[in-house]
Amino acid sequence: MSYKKVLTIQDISCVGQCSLTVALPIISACGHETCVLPSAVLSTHTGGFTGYTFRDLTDDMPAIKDHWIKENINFSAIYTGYLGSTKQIDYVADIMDSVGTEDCVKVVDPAMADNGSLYYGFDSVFVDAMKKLCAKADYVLPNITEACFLTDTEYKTEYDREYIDLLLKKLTDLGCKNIIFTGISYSKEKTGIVIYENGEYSYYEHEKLPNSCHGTGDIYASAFVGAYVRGKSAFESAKIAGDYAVECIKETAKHDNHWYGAAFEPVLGKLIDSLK
Ligand code: PXL
Repeated sequence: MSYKKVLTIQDISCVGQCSLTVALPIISACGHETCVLPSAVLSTHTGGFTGYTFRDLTDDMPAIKDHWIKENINFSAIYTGYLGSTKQIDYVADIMDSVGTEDCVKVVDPAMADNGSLYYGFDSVFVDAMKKLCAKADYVLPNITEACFLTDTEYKTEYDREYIDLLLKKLTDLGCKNIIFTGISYSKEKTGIVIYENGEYSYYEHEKLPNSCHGTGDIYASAFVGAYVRGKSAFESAKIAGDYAVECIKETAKHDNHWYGAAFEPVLGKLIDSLK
């Protein structure tokens, strides 16, 4: 097995168990060198905290990329999450074009919305730029809310396969190649992941838990990338990531008042075991 170098581009929320503080340990635990390009530094994430600091690192990106090019540094995978500005999305697209290996796998988690709304600070201009980034990716990992914003479709909490097929079609029309669609629930007791790869639909169903946690999308995407770069298929990676996310949510429920993120650390061993 070759030693892979993964670049992940997303923010550092100093406290909050999301984005880089999740991606770095999870992808490392999957056995890969994990390089980071912080998109912004926040004192906490934006979900549920008030008065957080926000330092946008957009202007640092071109020089960082130029240095990597000069040093002949390149990456087997580039995975993007929460991005700090619309201008940054163009820089990230350029980074994808210039520092990937020939067979570099590009994964975009359009981390910008949940539960029917955009995260604080994002607008339709950002959404339009994200549409273009998604078209560059080998895999996009939206939740339903993000898929609706990307495709200008009405958000629904109750839906059927027809609605999901419509979203998949519209995402494909946007240029998305392969779609790992998270949080797709066709029944009250279960939820799951749609894997839409090379035009083929498959579905992995798993437990639906009563509690939900902030940052689960980042945990999911990081575990997907870690497993995929380990050589697992997209379906297996989606399953490994889904099972791990369930373990994280169950673990979180054991810790009173842990409201701002998921307790992913105590169950990292389970993720590692699932990769064997
Ligand atoms: O988990 C997604 C995420 C990442 N980073 C920041 C966020 C959020 C979601 O709210 O605020 C800063």
